Amino acid sequence: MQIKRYEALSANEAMGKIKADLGPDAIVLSSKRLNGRLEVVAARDDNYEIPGGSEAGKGEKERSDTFSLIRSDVNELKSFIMDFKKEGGVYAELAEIKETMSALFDVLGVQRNRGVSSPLSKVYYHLISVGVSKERACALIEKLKNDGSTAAEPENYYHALSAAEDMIKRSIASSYRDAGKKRISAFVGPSGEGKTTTLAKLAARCLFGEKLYVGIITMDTHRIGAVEQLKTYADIMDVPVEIASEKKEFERALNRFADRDIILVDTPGKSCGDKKYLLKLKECFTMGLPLETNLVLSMTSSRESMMDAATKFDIVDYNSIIFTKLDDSRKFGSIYNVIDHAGKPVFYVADGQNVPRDLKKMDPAKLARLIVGSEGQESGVRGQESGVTG
Ligand SMILES: Nc1nc2c(ncn2[C@@H]2O[C@H](COP(=O)(O)OP(=O)(O)OP(=O)(O)O)[C@@H](O)[C@H]2O)c(=O)[nH]1
Ligand SMILES: [Mg+2]
Repeated sequence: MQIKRYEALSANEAMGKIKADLGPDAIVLSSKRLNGRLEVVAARDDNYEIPGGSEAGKGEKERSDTFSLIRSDVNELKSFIMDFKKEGGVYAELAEIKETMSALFDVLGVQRNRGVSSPLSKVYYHLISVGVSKERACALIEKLKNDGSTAAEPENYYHALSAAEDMIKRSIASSYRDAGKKRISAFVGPSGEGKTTTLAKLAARCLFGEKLYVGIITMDTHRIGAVEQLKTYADIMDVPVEIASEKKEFERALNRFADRDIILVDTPGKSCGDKKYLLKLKECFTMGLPLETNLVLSMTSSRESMMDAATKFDIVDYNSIIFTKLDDSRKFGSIYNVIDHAGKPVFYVADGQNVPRDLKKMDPAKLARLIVGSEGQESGVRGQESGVTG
């Protein structure tokens, strides 16, 4: 068998080179991208006649047999993977296994390099498995290592986990210090995160729970059907809706709602990479009025997208965060990543499509339990008491 390495810019170019060199029966053993170039390792059976002649050496028969065996193994593996592909959700499971493996290796590294005890490394692994980033899990373990309460019982995993939960609670609580309710409440965030639905839930709560005089402004004149979606909810509740896409219209709409106790403002869902839009939004919201901005983030988004939105929407200086679609998620560690990064309180969490039922208040203790996973979805999120604004 001959094994050779090829470099090319594309898969097509690589295959061309391989076929010309090793013939049509060559098989690809591995491929990876290196500094923008594709590196492919391919092999061929020595029985193949290379264009331009070949020399069969000693032991060729043996090597050829070995090669046949490898080829049949590779083919078997290929068909195994194809079968796997046909079953839904397999990639997600493989990704999860990969993450678990990488976390396990990390644990070994953390134990070895940082002199971390076994219960603490288990806590580290657990935090990663619930979606906390490696950096933040590491930082927490460092703090726990130096924390007097874990030092008291260094060999007790549950004690260490509960200390981690407490540390998360304290870190979240510090972001709640300046939280207060303002008269104008705007909902911003990437598209499809649940802004309009959450606004409708809150409008109903303010109206029926707190008996407040409510007005709604929508700035979403971009998406087809967006105004109608909001008006459908507003009509059912008999709450007036004003449409405003520019700052002047926004100010006029606010003036028309001068007698309202609370004004809820919906905004279009935009990519957080759209800086021009974010700056326009910021300009609309800078008017010296008691306005708070809630960043709406869905738990179904990736950890990276959530962090990206939490960073980019900082332009509009959001005051708090609302996490939605908790009912569609099994891991809640991202909540900690976002809060720890943004240093903002969680206004509400939403756990379903039902308006207004699926909206909950969560204090730092409940959030910390949810993040660490001491509170399951059924018994926890769904079981939380419903909160009313305030
Ligand atoms: N499962 C679940 N679905 C939700 C939740 N909140 C909203 N949704 C659904 O998510 C979808 C998008 O919700 P919207 O409220 O329209 O989201 P949006 O952020 O206003 O979307 P854009 O205006 O297009 O940016 C709808 O199908 C909602 O019913 C939630 O907490 N759980
Ligand atoms: Mg919307």
